[in-house]
Amino acid sequence: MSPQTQEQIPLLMKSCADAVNQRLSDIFDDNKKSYGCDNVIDTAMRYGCLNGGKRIRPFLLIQTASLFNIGLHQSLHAAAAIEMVHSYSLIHDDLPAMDDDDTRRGQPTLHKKFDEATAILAGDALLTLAFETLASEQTAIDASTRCVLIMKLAKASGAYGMVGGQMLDLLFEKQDVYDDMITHMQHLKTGCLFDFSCQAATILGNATQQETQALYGYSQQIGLLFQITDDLLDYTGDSKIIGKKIGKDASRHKASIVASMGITQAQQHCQMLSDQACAHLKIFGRKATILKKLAKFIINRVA
Ligand code: GRG
Repeated sequence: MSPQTQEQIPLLMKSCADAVNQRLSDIFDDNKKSYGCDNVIDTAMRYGCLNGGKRIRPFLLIQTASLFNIGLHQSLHAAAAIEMVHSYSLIHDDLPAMDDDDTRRGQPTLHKKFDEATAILAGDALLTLAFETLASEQTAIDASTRCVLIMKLAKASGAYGMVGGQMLDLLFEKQDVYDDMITHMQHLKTGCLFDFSCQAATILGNATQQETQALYGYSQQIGLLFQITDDLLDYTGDSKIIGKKIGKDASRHKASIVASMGITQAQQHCQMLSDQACAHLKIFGRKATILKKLAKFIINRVA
């Protein structure tokens, strides 16, 4: 599975997304079976989680795990858990009290398709199912490994991770901010889940301290790179391809590196982040080719 060309990355991502979607669907089926009867929350959770999406965080986890000879089958459960947290964040982010969006991935947002209460509950249920998934023996046989994964995901998604970053993002709409404040907020809001993807792989793969440090360096740059390219897409992207409205950040005076530096400098900044990310992978040699190409893919992404 080592691609020689950049063009193979989308194909690899697509086959990874198919496997992740299948695993998510199986987990929803098992969850429903254990409940014993129909509940609209199950339909809403599937709508919010199985409605497309690049599955880039699972891809990152699975590819990083492969550095340690962990196969796809072994990393899929942890990959599904991270996607559940990500999907919950998008569902809640789209709510009227947050970004107030009508479309996501080209379809009505969950609160538009169902209602606000159902969207809040579906997000909550996905978040809790993510931890149930990590606690399963299918994630790892060793109970202490599962415990560490649960702790790391809780930290990455909680008050000093994604939720904390979202809080700062909302606060920054009402105050003047410096670039390092924006970088800190974006690291929490978006970067922490990318960090978790790589950390989970190092935990599953029993990585050495040096390997763990290197991948932490890589994921830090990749998370920021991903968020800045997301911000750039809000200025330069095509809403039909992205599947949601663009131009919202500028109209709401949202704090971002693009708003602060301008488009050209932000693009140069992305190149620098990508180069720095790849430099961290040196110790893995050719084994890290896909992770390096992933950085390039993120810079050039259109959705
Ligand atoms: C608890 C009420 C409540 C809200 C929390 C935590 C949160 C809301 C929002 C998280 C912040 C957030 C949505 C950050 C944006 C991250 C980002 C760049 C999302 C887009 O990710 P992609 O491009 O999406 O991977 P796809 O559709 O491909 O999965």
